[in-house]
Amino acid sequence: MSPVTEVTGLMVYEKEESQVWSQEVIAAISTPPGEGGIAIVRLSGDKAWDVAGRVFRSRRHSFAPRPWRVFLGDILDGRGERIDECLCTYFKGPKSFTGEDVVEFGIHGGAFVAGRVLESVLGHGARLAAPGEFTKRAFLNGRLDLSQAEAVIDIIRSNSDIALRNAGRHLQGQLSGEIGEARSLLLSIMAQIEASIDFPEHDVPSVTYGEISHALNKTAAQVAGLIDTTRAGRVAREGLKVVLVGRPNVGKSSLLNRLAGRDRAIVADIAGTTRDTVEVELNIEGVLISLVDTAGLRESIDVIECLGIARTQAAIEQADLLLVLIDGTVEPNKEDMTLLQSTAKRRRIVLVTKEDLPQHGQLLPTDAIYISALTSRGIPELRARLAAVARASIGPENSLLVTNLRHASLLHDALQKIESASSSVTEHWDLDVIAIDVRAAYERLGEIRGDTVSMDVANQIFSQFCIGK
Ligand SMILES: Nc1nc2c(ncn2[C@@H]2O[C@H](COP(=O)(O)OP(=O)(O)OP(=O)(O)O)[C@@H](O)[C@H]2O)c(=O)[nH]1
Ligand SMILES: [Mg+2]
Repeated sequence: MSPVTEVTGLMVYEKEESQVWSQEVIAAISTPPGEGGIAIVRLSGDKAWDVAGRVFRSRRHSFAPRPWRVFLGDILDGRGERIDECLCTYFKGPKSFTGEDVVEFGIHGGAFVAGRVLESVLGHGARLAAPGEFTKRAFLNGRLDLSQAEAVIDIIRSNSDIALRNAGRHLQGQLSGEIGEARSLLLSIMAQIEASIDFPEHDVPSVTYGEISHALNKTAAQVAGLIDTTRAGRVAREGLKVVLVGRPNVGKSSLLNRLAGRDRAIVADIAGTTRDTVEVELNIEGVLISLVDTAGLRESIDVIECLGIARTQAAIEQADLLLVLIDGTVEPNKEDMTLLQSTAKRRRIVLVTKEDLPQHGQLLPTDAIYISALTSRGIPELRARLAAVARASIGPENSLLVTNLRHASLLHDALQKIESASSSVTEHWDLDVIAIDVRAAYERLGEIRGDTVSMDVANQIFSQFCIGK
C-alpha cells in the first residue's frame, strides 16, 4: 500500500496497481475432493510454465507451449514415470484468472491421482497454495477488486437462482461501479476543500458550504439506497425466515415434513412432541426459504417444554413471515385466539390444518388456506404464496442487492461519516474539520472494493476460500 492522495495533511492509502507476487509458483487441486470425471491441478506464477514443463511431456515431437491452447500429453512423477495422461492448458498473464501465467492440468478425477500430480508439481518447484491464494493474486494483480473476489465465494455458495444472479452482478462489478461513483464525488469534495484551504483567496474559486452540502446529500442518497437493499439482500442470501406456530398437535411438524419432502421432524399425536426449533431450507420456484418448526404454544410446567416455548417466542420475533396454524378439526381454544390476535399485525399466513378430517367450521380470516399434510391439499397454494412473499421481499428481479455483511457494515459507517460531515456543513465548521469526515467516508467505501484496505482484512477474506480457489 502506498499513500497517493494527501488531503488536509491526512493520507489516503490506495492499493498499488501491481504487486511483485509472482516469483513463487503456487499449485493446488482446484476441483473438489472425491471421485469425478476430471480433476484439475492449477499452477500460477510467472514461472508457472517452467514448473509445468518439468512434469508435462507432450505427445508432439516439437512442442512449444502456446497460450490459450490445450495440449494432450502425460504428466510425470519425480522419477520420470507417467502418473496419468492429461490435458494441459496454458493461460499467459496478464490475461489469466490471477493475472500471472497459469497452467491447468486436466487429469482423471480421482483423489489419489490428483494428489500424485500435485505432489509431482510441488516436487518440481511449486509450493502449495494457501486457501484463496489464486483469487488473492487476482485481487493483488488488479484482475478483480475485493467485492468481486467476495462474489466468487458467493457464487460458489449460492443455493438459489436469486442468490446466484445477484452474486453474478457483484462479480460483473455492479456494486464496485456504484461505490466508485460515490467515492469520486467524495474525492472531488476533498480536492475542492483542499484547494480552498491551500489557496484561500487566489485563482481557485473557493468551494461554498452549499456546494459541499449538495455533493454530500447526493452521496448520502446513493449510499442509503444501497443500505436499503441489505434486508432484501439477507433474504436473497439466507432465505425468507418462515416460522411455523400454533398450539401443540396442530400439525406443524407434519407440514414441515410435507414441504421439505422428507421426515425431518418427529411427528406424534402426543401434544408437546417438538421441543427444540427445527430448521429446513426449501428452494421454492428459485427462491430460498428457511422454514422453522417450533414447540407448540401452551402453558406448561414441564421445564424442557418451557425452554422450547421460549425458543418459539424468539423465533417468532425473528421471523419474516409467520405460518399460523389452527387445527380445523377442533374448536379454537384460548391459545388459538391469543395467537391470532397477537400476530394480526405481523406478516402472516393463517393455515387451517387437517382438511382431510371432518372440520369444526370455525370463523377464520377469509384468506386462510385449508391444508392437509396427509393429502397435500392446499400445499401448492401455500408454496405459491411463500414464493410470492419471498420474491416481494427481495424486490425487482434485476436490482443489485447488498448481501455481504462486511459491505453492509462499511456502508453504514460511511453514511454515518457523510451525515456527520453534513451536519458540520450546516453548522459552518472549518473546512478541514469537514474534510476529516469526508475522508473517513471515502476510506470506508474504499474498503468495500479493496482500494483502501489493510492486508489483514484482505487475508481474512481470502482465508475463507477453499484451497485451489
Ligand atoms: N389426518 C391428519 N392428521 C394430521 C395432519 N397433520 C398432522 N396430523 C396428525 O396430528 C398429530 C400431531 O401432528 P404434529 O405434526 O406432530 O403436530 P405439531 O403441531 O408438530 O405438534 P407439537 O410438536 O406437539 O407442537 C399427528 O398424529 C399427525 O399425524 C393432517 O393433515 N391430517
Ligand atoms: Mg411438532
